[in-house]
Amino acid sequence: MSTNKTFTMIKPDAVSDGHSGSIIKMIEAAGFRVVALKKTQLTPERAGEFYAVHKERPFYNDLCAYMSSGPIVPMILEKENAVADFRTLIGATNPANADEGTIRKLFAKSIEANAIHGSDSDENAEIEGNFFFAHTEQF
Ligand code: 3AN
Repeated sequence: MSTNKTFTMIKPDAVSDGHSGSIIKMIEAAGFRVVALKKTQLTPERAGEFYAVHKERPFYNDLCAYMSSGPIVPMILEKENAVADFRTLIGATNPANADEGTIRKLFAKSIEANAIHGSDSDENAEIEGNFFFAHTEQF
């Protein structure tokens, strides 16, 4: 059953390039409500925990280094059909394949520095949201 929530984080390049505001504006304009938000920075170890499912992939170490290289903006979002609709809004993992008008088409630099994360299932949205916002008030 859908929980109507998803988890996202604006990644280090998009944050340091000053795109956080533009990205949040697109998210809200698409009908998502921000229920939790903060700015934080992962250690390489915490990034490794977050991406543990990719541990065996060749890009894992680079991904953890990149994701801990600067501040990120994690958020919990709410909307009907949130997980699928948000994946549509952000576009394909590789920005070269992302549709026009998607967040990654507009702001991603590469398949690694791809501007934004979006949970791929309700179950992962719950796990990933708790990773950053356990014991935090949600509005
Ligand atoms: P998505 O973020 O679209 O769900 P995943 O879960 O397959 O994509 O990958 C998680 C993250 O790992 C991506 N957002 C991207 O930063 C990085 N990544 C995925 N595939 C590659 C790859 N082939 N080379 C480098 N980084 C990758």
